[in-house]
Formats: sequence, structure tokens, C-alpha cells
Amino acid sequence: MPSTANTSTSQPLQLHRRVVPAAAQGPWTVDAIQALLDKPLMDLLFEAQTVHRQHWPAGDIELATLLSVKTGGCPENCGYCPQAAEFDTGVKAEKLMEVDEVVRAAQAAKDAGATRFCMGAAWRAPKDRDIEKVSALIGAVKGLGLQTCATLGMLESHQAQALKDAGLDYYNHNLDTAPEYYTDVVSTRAYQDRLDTLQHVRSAGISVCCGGIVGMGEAPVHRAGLIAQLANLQPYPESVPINSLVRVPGTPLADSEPVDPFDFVRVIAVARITMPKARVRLSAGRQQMGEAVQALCFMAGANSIFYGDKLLVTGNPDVDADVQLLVKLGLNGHRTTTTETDDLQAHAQPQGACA
Ligand code: SAM
Ligand code: DTB
Ligand code: SF4
Repeated sequence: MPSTANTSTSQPLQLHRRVVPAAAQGPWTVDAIQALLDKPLMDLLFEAQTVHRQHWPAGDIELATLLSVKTGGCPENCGYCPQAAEFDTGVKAEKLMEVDEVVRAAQAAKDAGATRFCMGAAWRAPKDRDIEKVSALIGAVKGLGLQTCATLGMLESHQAQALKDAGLDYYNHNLDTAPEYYTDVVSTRAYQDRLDTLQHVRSAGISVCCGGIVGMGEAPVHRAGLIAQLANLQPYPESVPINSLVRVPGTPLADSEPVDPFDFVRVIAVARITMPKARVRLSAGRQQMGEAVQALCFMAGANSIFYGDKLLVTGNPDVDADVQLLVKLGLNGHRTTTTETDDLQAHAQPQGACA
């Protein structure tokens, strides 16, 4: 059965009363997801867009801004990550940022139109005293009227509860790839550790943000395996970030074969079909992607982006470029008639998400 326990606050859009395609049924086998990935691209896009419009307003893209509040020096060895201490990537270890500095960044993100603010820390697992400090950050950011998200590594259940009490709305913790490929990417922790943290987050009543990375040398079956893991979580995540690997020199995965853009679009589409009520976020890798591929990702059902000039330590399209893209595509309420385009671009104020 499809998950009905998803706690997304958005109501299904009533304008499009099409029957949900049979493919939107779960639980999902890897074979069923692989079959979706293998569909002719136009059929897959059509199906994904159809599912999308049954559950979400068209043209609503959530803008989420990231801030690395504790950068570098991480003891884990995730093969994709520029912040792992053992890789020579030029990222220097820093200490946790102070509250006022974080509040300034969050206010700037809000002023630019973001509705969610995600704080990332390069920890394997926070200590209880770290949780206390991050709780202060969460309270301050929430006080600005932003949705809060944090990604701090593995959590114990009492730590998840403390973050919930501090006002945390979402916790990001990615499964990254299929279980069978995970040990090729990271050896300092196990897949089950990730699942345990997700359970602690869910039990504390925090919404789950969980996705993965495409382009780490994985086979198509591993992409299907990742989506199966995500879609079969009970309930599936409220947010699903799909990252295209940012190949950072010095990381073990720096020389990975770049992912075919259409294969990336397929993963977005299949995430949308299998997790209809989730915010599917077109995440890392947009700087390398080009506007046309991003537009295809929106067509495939992506309805969230990271918005701001930086991800955690690597680059992201700058805000002006993103506003122009939203205007050109007529997203987030922007209109794009030829007579109005210049004026809109001059005065564009992103309007954030409806969710
Ligand atoms: N340390 C915490 C953790 O691992 O959960 C939080 C931060 S970590 C940087 C958050 C996520 O960013 C990772 O799980 C991974 O999916 C994504 N990520 C990290 N480096 C990336 C890269 N080079 N390209 C794409 N995604 C990346
Ligand atoms: C997620 O799935 N992607 C974001 C966020 N969650 C924390 C991180 C992307 C990191 C890209 C590489 C970097 O800048 O460190
Ligand atoms: Fe550390 Fe997270 Fe980077 Fe892994 S992804 S090395 S846990 S910061």
C-alpha cells in the first residue's frame, strides 16, 4: 500500500482528478523501481508529472538554504565528502559557529526568499554538549520564522528528543545509496547505523529528510535499491534530497564517471512516483547541471532546491541565477510573458514555498 502516514502539511491538489497510475503502489521491489527507471524517458516524465500534480500545486518550488555551522575535520570516511579529515581536499576544520553569526546568515536567507534553513555539521555523531549548543541555534533560527533542519550525523534517541524540544522541524540523514553498494563508499559506519538514526528521529516526532547521491560509480540497480529503501520506509521521508555527486579533488570519488543527465532526471522522476507527497529536492550538483536539465528535473517532480551561493563547502548557483531561472520557467508564481519578463527579472522576489 502507498504510505498514508506521511505528515506533509500540503493538501493534495483537487484540480487534477486523474486516477493514480498503478505504478504508484507499494511496497516497492527493486525490480519494480528498475522497471520505472527503464521506461522511455517521455513516458516516465509524463507519469511523474501526473503524480506530481495530484499531490502538489504546479510551479511551487521550496527554497531551502544550507549553512555549514561546523565545517571539516570529520572522522568518517565517506568517499564523496570534502569534509572528511583523512582526505586532502583543502577544507580546514573549524569550530561550531556562534549563535549571532548563524542568525545573520538565516536572516539573510529569509530576506532572499528561503523558507527552510538547514544547518550542517561535519560530525560522525554529536556529543550531548554539541546538542545543547545546536539547540540554541535551532531556537534562534526558528525565532526568525524559518523552518529548521539540521544534519549532524548519527543521533541517539535522547538527542533526537532534545532537538525536537528545541524546535527542530526536519533532520537530514541520507542513506546515500543501496545497502549493497554502501560499503564501497564508506567503511567507518554501517547502513544499519543510518537506519537506526532515522528511527530515532522519526520516534522523536521530527520530520525526516533522507535521500542519496547519484554518480558515485553505482550501477542502475543500486539507484533502484536506494529508492526502494527510501520509499519503503514507514512512512517514507517528508523530504527526499537527490544529490548529483560534486566531484571534489582529493576525495576517493573525485574521478567518478559523470552521471548522464537523463539518468539523473530518471531518478528524480522515480522518487516522485514512489513518494508522491514528499518534497523531492534537486540538491547538490546544480552548478554543473545547466538550466535545461534542471527544468527537466522540475518536470520530473522536483519541488525543492538548495538556494544560496554555497552548499556546505562547495558552490551552488548564485541567488540571482536561481531567481532568473524561476522567472524563466514561471515557477513560484513568477509570470513570464515576453512583455513582462524584463520587469519581473528586475524586481523578482522569490516567494518561497506554499508548503
Ligand atoms: N555529517 C553528517 C552526515 O553525514 O549525515 C551531515 C553532513 S553530510 C555533508 C550530508 C550529506 O551531504 C551526505 O549524506 C551526502 O548525501 C551529501 N554530500 C556530501 N558530500 C557530497 C558531494 N560531494 N556531492 C553530493 N552530495 C554530497
Ligand atoms: C543533502 O542531501 N545535500 C546537502 C545537505 N543534504 C546537507 C549537502 C550537499 C553537500 C555537497 C558538498 C558540500 O558542499 O560539502
Ligand atoms: Fe563526515 Fe558527514 Fe562528510 Fe561523512 S558526509 S565525512 S559523516 S561530514
